[in-house]
Amino acid sequence: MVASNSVVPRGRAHRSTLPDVRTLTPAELADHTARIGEQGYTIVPDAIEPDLVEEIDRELHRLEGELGTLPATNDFEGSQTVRIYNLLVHGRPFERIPTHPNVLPVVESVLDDGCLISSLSSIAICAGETPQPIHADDQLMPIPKPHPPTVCNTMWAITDFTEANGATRVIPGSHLADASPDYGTHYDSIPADMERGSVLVWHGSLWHGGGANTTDQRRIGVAMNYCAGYIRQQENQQLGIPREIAAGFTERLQRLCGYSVYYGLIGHIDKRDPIELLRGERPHGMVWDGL
Ligand SMILES: O=C(O)CCC(=O)C(=O)O
Repeated sequence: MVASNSVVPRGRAHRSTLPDVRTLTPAELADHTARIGEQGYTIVPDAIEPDLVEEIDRELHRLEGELGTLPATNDFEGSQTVRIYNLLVHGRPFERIPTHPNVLPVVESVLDDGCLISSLSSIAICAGETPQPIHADDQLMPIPKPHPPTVCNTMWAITDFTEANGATRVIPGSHLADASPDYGTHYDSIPADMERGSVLVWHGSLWHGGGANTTDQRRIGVAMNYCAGYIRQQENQQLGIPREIAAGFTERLQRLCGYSVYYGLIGHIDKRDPIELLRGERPHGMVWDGL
């Protein structure tokens, strides 16, 4: 049952027609990578198939009702924002998100192809929400800045994102700063406006935050977050996803969940690749075996 409070959907910021999805060309991929290097973020327009966007939208609505998900009571997650975590346990449409061919290559170009899913959640910013404090997604990692990307996050626009409805706010170039923002301080930022079906991709050191929603419609996004294969995932994918569900994933998705070994070393179990737990096969040996 959908909880009856002020954040229940009152409408969605949809365009009436959706453009066809485009395939990322090598030149576009290079441009996106360069923009993330320079500005800290990029937007991939019309990245997602309209039918997938619609299915995710429908499923999120259904899930919210089924799970009775309510907003949190802290400023960071937002008191008028509905977040559903651990989406990979909730069915096929969500399984298509982490490996999307118009998004994952951009992320791999920032991290590398040993990257992992850090978390997968929805963020519906509802009417009346105030701005989220500006932060960097890697700011709890105690390593000097600037540093090579350890995190690369993406926001899928399930509705249009506008300044008025709470589009993610970014501070271009801030990923190169030698510090993270001070929590609760105001910083000048710009809205990452984008149309439904587009995806914002950013370097984990970029200063950013969710915007205020001054409309009466929800801004719905899916936060598909990745981290380098050598650091800890934000949501523990191996414990959070029952093994029988993970067993039904594609091999690429299983590896992104952490059933993998980074460069033949990080993540092994008694010198064996954890993918064996799901697929039974015994892949290559550890890095030492090739020395
Ligand atoms: O909702 C958004 O636009 C950004 C959310 C975000 O940055 C976060 O929750 O860490």
